[in-house]
Amino acid sequence: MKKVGKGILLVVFLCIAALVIGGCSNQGTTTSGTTPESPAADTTKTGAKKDIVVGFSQIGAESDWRRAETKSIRDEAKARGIDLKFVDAQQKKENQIKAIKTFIAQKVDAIILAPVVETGWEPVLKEAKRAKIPVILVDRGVDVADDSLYATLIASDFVEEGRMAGEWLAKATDGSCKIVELQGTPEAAPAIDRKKGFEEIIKKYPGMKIIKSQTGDFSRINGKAVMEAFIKSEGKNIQAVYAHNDDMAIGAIQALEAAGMKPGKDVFVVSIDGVKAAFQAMVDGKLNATVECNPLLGPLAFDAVEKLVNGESVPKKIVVEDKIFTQDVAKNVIKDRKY
Ligand code: GZL
Repeated sequence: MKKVGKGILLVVFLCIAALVIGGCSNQGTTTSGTTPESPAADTTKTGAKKDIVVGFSQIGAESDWRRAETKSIRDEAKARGIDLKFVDAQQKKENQIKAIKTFIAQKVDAIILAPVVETGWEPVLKEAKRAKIPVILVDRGVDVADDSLYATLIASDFVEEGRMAGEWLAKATDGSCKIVELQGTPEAAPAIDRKKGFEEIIKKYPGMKIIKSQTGDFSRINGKAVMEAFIKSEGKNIQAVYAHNDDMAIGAIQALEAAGMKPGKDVFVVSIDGVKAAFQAMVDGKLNATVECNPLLGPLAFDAVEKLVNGESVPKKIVVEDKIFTQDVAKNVIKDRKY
């Protein structure tokens, strides 16, 4: 073989050897073009860490809204190739705290938490902070003295939702009606604030009065049971139902119909969430209005995760805009509803 040929072969051999050694020495391939010595871990073209692992502590599956939120977050994780560890707490705060501790032990890159109630989170959030794991709150807030214990809260403005429901009812009844209220989960941010916003409005109208108020825990079955008790004690005295979510409103509608009353006609029904079943109830003339509270928080949640994992900052609060929908538009928009 000619000397020149041997020389070329040697150069080719040395190039291949260099490539193989370089590739092995950094225990993994960098896909962003960073050199093996750089501190950057494996990253994708977008600069997001390729192998992000996220723990999601979800409250449960108490309502259509909650199930829609869970689907949105799971679908978004899948779409972004993010490994999502999901735990359903069955409505129990202690199960959520246990899940967060497990995520910390697993050294996840970020934690998404939908806190069932506002209080009792400091100890476990301090553990996450010590472990340098950012916590993204979705859909409900926490009551903590030190807001550095979480990275951001992505949620609607529940006080404003309560105001919108109150303003609609005041207009529909000329500021005079006896109301029964189905509250959400006790001590939960949406229950506290939806009550606050609604009462802020109705106190402007002497003729509007809440004659009964009790929790239905955001579920259809409990909303129906509480409404049956309200009907038993107040009967035809009831002129309107204010439900903190659509699932309890649908339960109340079932109870009113079983008692021979006409929800949406004899008794106004106004609620919050904007789930498809509420739009159907408006098309059927049984629900008068619902205030949308968008549960499709997956994209916003993982935008925050990817920014935080890349060392970027995110706003402390990301407010999801809401609006009210009434019977007259329900038929036109129901086909476009995404949850
Ligand atoms: C609102 C969310 C509430 C919904 C209910 O962000 O926390 O919890 O309004 C759900 O349907 O159960």
